[in-house]
Amino acid sequence: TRKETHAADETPPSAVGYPLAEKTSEIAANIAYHAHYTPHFSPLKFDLEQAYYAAAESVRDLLIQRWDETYVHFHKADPKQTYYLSMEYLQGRALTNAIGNLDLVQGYADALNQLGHKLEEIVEQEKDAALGNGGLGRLASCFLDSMATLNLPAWGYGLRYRYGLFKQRISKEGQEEVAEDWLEKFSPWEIVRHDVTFPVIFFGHVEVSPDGSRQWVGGEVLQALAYDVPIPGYKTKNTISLRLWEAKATADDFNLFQFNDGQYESAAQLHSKAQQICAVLYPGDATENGKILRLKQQFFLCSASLQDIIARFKERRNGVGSLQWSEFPSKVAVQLNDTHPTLAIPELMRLLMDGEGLGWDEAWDVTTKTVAYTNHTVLPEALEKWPKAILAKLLPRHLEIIEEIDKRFMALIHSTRTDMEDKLSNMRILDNSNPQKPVIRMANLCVVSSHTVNGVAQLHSDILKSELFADYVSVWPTKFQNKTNGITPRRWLRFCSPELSNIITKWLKTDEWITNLDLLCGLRQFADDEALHEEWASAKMANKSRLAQYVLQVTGVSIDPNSLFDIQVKRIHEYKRQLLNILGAVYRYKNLKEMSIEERKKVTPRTVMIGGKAFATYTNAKRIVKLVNDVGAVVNNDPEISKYLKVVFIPNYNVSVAEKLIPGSELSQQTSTAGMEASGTGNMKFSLNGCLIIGTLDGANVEIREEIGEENFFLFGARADEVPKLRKERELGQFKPDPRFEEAKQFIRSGAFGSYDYNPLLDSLEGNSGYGRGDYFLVGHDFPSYMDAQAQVDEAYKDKRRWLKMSIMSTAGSGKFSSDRTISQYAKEIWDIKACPVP
Ligand code: GPQ
Repeated sequence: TRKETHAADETPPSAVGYPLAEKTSEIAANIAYHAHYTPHFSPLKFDLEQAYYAAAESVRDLLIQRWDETYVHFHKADPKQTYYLSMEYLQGRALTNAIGNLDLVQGYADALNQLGHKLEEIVEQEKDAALGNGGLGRLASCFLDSMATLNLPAWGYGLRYRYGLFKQRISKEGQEEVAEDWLEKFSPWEIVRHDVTFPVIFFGHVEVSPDGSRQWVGGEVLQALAYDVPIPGYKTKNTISLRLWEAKATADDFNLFQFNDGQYESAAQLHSKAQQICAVLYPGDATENGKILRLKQQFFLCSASLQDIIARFKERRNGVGSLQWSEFPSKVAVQLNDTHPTLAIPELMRLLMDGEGLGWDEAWDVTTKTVAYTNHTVLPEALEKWPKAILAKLLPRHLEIIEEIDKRFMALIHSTRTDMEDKLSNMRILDNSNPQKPVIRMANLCVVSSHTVNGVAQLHSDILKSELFADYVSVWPTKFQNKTNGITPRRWLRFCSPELSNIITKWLKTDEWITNLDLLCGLRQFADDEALHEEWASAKMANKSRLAQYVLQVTGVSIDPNSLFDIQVKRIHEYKRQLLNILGAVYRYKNLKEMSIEERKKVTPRTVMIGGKAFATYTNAKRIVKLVNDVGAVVNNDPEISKYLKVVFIPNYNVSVAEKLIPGSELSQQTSTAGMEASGTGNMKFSLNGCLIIGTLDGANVEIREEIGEENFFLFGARADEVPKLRKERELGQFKPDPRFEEAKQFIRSGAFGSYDYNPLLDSLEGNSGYGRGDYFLVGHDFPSYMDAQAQVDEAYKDKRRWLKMSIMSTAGSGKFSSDRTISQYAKEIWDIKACPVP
């Protein structure tokens, strides 16, 4: 049931006269208004926390006005719209971004000053909305910012996780996970739409009518309730929505009889099931229960979103003659952010056939013209496969539809491509290779059912076409595209580094680069200019000093802003090879210990910072976190060495921490085994901020190096096309490790960094093959060239002018990596949607 009334039909009474604040005095008045009349705390308090909520609510007023105007305008103009379905969003904080996009930073700083507060302190009160793991979730959030800024008619759909991803605490034992309570004191950035609810069914069975039509009935029925988060565009009125679903049970589901009988748990059983659905992102899936819960989450997102999309389509078609379902793909584009929302495909088929009475062919035509799929990984363990038995139980009708898609796909190959028949067992959706435990391959379902499939960097898209999806390319040669990822230059430069932004604007004599990032290439002509060098260096130094203060505050370690700030922040994973980094630091430490005092003085002082969360059950990743902390504890407290080297683990890496780290960084480590990182987006953020990269030819590194110039990139390691051969050689026992690699490992094994048993972690780098052995990620192979590249970094850093030039060239060459460019390409080449600016 969707009871949404439209502003276009029945507008509420006008709120003209309400103090919509844009001048400083009006902003101050509006903040004061909220402090009094939207209370969340005991009366008459106006400390940092109260001031934050009041300021946020005053900003929200401005956003609501623009939001409503955008909604009405889209309703009238009725353009084709894109719906971005993602299980993750990493929005981070909203306040700085909102006032920045509204161009009201100064106004808010002044108004808060008048009220006795500092804007810098107020923004620190906000908790990150951390509804994602890493790159995929942050990409979705950057995309929303670009869609709004480009005035595109688009919506984001996701889930409102109560606790999001865990908060990371570091203790002597290493990483500890605790629930992240971002909603503890409510979020001022979401608006619950009590009139937008849809039923979502689980379990039950399929009933067949005499006419052959099928209905899914019975089971567990929960309600999806919409919470909308406003997404303001930069310097435009357009403000779009991120709609997050929450699961609810109703009063009817509450068994008063049982409750009064003292059976409290069973009385509210459905309420507790509803709470489980939106409790956390990625519930552990080692158990069958865990798997069912994750699948329930995925279906919940897909079902609620599609019912909403269909309801909007019907509303807008009504009164424009009869409802033509064939028009649906000309009004609706659905983008699947990886395979996590794949169930949108059978759910759309079901809603069209069982709900709207379309036949299979008609429904299939609509579905395949509507849905497109983005792949974000080639790692086999990350390609989702769901046991058929679980689907049969939880989603019986969807399993029928999936099996029918599979059957028809096989029939297509048998009738049109007999030459591909021997490839069918790999291409089909159902994987029967273990007849005891058949599984559904979600990526295959996506490829077969989508009109377009894309990878997220050129190298990754090439690998998809030549390896993972090669067989499909031969069937559908035009289905596959590349859309190299991007990042929003608002959050990742303009707002996180105002110092550097102002210098860029001054030298380019325009601030248009903020929405046209290619203009940054205009900096190239000044790359040798001494005046620019001086300004650039002082902005960097200011950012480094701020970062040093932050590091002291969260770790207690004091770091020297004159040392080289070397940072690696991302999820901890063996393929990302934080181990290369820490082994390099261990070798550096050992080397420093063995040097004379005179020799040490010639060494470039470095601060190595590593941060990132390890998945709670990923043992080796957690060992890496512990190792970094253990190495830091020794190195940083070694009075002979700590002047020349510090190793710091940055706890609880998230979006707001990234906004502090990236502007203050000078060297970024992008060290994944070639061919394994689909794109990476941290690499783009660092490069945009004038930070140099030491990295492999992997993901978007390849394109960054092309854009900024190879002389400005510290390259090392094997190429993707060499990796299979190197693994083979290793298996044959033909690998000869570099002595430095052996020394670094041996030093750790000797107990130099404490008594924790690192042998299982280091053993993974040894032997020639076997599970958890044989150095699958080629750390040993790439170690010597990594160390050589690090030596080049040390040399380059000694020449301040050369380093500054490289830094400027990095920023100047980062124009391509704006998510505005990425989203424009999706809009034109996949979605076929056009800008719809609010006048
Ligand atoms: N990525 Cl499949 C995630 O962050 N989570 C996932 O579940 C999958 C991919 C990343 C990927 O590892 C990075 O290389 C990409 O830059 C990022 O997605 C965005 O495309």
